Amino acid sequence: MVRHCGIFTANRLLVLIFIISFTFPLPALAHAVLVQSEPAVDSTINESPRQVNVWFNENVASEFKALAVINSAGKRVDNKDITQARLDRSHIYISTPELPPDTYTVRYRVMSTDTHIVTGRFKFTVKDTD
Ligand SMILES: [Cu+2]
Repeated sequence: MVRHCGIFTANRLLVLIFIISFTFPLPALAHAVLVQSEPAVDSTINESPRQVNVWFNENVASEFKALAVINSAGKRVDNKDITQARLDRSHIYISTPELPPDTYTVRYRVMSTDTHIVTGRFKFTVKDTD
């Protein structure tokens, strides 16, 4: 395998890199990924949150961002005041009114640094404490 002709080795290296780049593509490289939320993904909480926060693994664009909190009947219940934290641009949040016990779906959409749009959803439950 070891050859002492520099050009030949360089060519083989390029071919190898070419093959590897197709064999092991790197999808989702530089795509924003949800890394944390409040309420946490699939969590059950005893009281209504005041806002829903999501954090991504990278800063997301100020454009195209969306966040919605939807109740089990499919109705949007947040205050439609999506905000991106000024000092941590990986953090976006939206306020909610007092949420009655129910299971809620949070839907999000952000633009990654590579300009691709990422969407996702998760649920949390506000427990009936009575
Ligand atoms: Cu991309």
